[in-house]
Amino acid sequence: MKQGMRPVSGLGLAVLLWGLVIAPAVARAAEGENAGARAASTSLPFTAAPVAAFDTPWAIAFLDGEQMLITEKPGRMWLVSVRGQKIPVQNVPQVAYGGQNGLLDVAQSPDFAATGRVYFSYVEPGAGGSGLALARARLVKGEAAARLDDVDVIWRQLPKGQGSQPGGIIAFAPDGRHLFLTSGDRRRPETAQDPDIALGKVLRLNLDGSTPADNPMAGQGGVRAQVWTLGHRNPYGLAFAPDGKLWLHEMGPRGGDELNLIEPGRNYGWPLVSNGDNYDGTPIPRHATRPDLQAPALYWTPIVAPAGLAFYDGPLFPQWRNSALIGGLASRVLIRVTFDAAGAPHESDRWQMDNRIRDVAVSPDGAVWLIEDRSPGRLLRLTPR
Ligand SMILES: [Ca+2]
Repeated sequence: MKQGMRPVSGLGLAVLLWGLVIAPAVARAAEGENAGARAASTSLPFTAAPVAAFDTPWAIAFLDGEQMLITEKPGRMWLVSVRGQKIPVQNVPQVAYGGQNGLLDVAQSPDFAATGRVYFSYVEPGAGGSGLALARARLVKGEAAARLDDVDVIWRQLPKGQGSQPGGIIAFAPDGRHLFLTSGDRRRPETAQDPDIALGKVLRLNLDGSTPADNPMAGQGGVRAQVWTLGHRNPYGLAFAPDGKLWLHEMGPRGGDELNLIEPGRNYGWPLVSNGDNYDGTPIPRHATRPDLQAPALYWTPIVAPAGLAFYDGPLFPQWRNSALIGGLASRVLIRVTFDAAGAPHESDRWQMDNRIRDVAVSPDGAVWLIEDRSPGRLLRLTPR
């Protein structure tokens, strides 16, 4: 021991450990980990084979081991084979296309095998501007053509207005009885905290668009009866993990992209708190200042601009099982997130792709599929190198 240093008592050591090691670790856990500064790897454990090309593709939805639906933001939908054959799908409603708005997500209904039903989201034009809409239809497939029959808009955001950041991601509950829809704030941040405006929310609906009786605010009627969670900015990822937990990612402003564990009735803070700042540099209070609001489980500063979220449970990449795969727009990366024994997410891999990645999907054979946010934007099939 050096002269002048006092011996550290057991209690002193405990206090020291608490201050230096334990408390910061607990604080980090409450805040979530910042994975933003990670460098992307150019050494890829997969080959990415181009299969087809599209005009600004937005979403991939596998129907079976042979075919998928792919939307294009300007308003087209395609039935696509795993070998790249493209069949146009007729009867897509008119969409309000521009910037981030247009034809958005597509998903097969839990009862697709029996009904042929698909769900899709888009920005719908109308009086006052445009608004997010959710429709379902029956997919009728032919040899050279396909179409949507019985198109039924089962939910729409009203009143319509202006703005980008529509959200629009569809996810079905594992029991197949409810659907979840993300709605972005459309650059009107204050709406995210207003339970009576369907912007900046995750909504939970019955499959016909009606309101489930067991939603957190079901008894209060109106928009708020459909709200599952609030305080979101621009969510372009929503998916159930194999263990049944629902995860969402959303874009922050300048910094503060978030991965959130979605639990009913919670408020995720936007725009009251963020781990990023406004685009003009003015600060926003951090999540840590408001423990009453749900902090992200993981966040990215600087941003990655997450888009697309798929949990991997296939045979081709056994080391990826139970991981979340996330595309990056501005960052042009594919991210793999793993979950520790306590369920906390950590970014395990970040691979450099050449272009903005808009969506991620996994086919039944375990291949990973990506689409690029550009025109032409490629459909890529990832298999182990
Ligand atoms: Ca938040």
